[in-house]
Amino acid sequence: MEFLTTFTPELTITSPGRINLIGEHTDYNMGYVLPTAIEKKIIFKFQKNGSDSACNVYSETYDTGFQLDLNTIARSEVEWENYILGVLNEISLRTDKVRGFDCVLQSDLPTGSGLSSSAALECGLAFGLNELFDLGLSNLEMVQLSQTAEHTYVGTQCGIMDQFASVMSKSGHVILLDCESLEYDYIPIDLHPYRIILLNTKVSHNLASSEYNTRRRECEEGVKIIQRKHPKIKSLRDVTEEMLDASKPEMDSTVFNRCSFIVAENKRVLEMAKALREKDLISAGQLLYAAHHGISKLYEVSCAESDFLVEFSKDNPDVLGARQTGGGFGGCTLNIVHEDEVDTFITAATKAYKKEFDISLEAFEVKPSGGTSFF
Ligand code: GAF
Repeated sequence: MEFLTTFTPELTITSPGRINLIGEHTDYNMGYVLPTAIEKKIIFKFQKNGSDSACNVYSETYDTGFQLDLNTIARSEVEWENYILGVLNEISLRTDKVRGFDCVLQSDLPTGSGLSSSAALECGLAFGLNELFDLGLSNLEMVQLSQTAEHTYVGTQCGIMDQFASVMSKSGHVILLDCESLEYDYIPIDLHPYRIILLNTKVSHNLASSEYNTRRRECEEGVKIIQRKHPKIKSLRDVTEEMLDASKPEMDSTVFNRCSFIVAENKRVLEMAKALREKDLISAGQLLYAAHHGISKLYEVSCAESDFLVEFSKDNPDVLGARQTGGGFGGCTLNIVHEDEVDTFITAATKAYKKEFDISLEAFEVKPSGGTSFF
């Protein structure tokens, strides 16, 4: 792209991916989540280009880019462009202060791996433009407009967790976020002598075209049925096991399973927060395994590859717990592994996975890190 020859960035932003320790699919059910940003990130370099409305965006990592005009923003056929366009559209609904800019991206955050490269893209752009053009948006506004951009331009009816984690995370902590009130608490995470190891199945999912929106609808259907007996409940977050059981005869078994997972998963998040505060690592590990069982058997957003890796970890006494993290259908499993056995575990898992699926596993340690910031 022509602008690259004279590109002189005046602002650099780093926007992280995230893991979710526990609390999957609870965010759009107004429940609890426990995510944190990780060191893997997208770096954004920006310059104003003097134009009123002409903008250039280029990804160095994927050697691809596009031009756009702020006066004619519309959805694109190219999926990743919609994350950018969606955010620009949302910003334009709030302010007319954005002018022509050039942006270059570099990423070490694998896409489609359940680590939320999409939120990193949305939030990094929002954060950068907020600074570059002095838009005056608060962190929460950037989180919310990025989430809306994903609904309107990408088509995934996602919850708020990924964008919230990308912007609001704090190094060494997980965020206990109440997705209804948006109140949150930073919980220090000290797993010593254990580490968080991600195993990337390399099986990719596409949330928009996958079952994500269907899961959301199934949960809403469950809520409507429970409301017949309990008109005051607003979401699955307000539902107890007893309430759910009472409505079971009126529910399709799939809808019951989905609701049952969410009700239990919300409880697990609060139990995990307690386990972390008390440094009860054994309970923390067991909660991960219980969560994965629900993800796989009740919510049915796992896959053979993720299930294999979680089962594999169960045979290893140096792993306290494991589960698939993120939206589902592949991506990464999160494993709590003793620091002395990390290499042995990764070697054994890589060998077994290669034998089973003929795929070369990617494995790396992650540490809870800070949110979107200046570089
Ligand atoms: C995806 C979504 F974007 C999040 O909002 C969340 O629902 C997650 O899947 C599942 O917990 O990452």
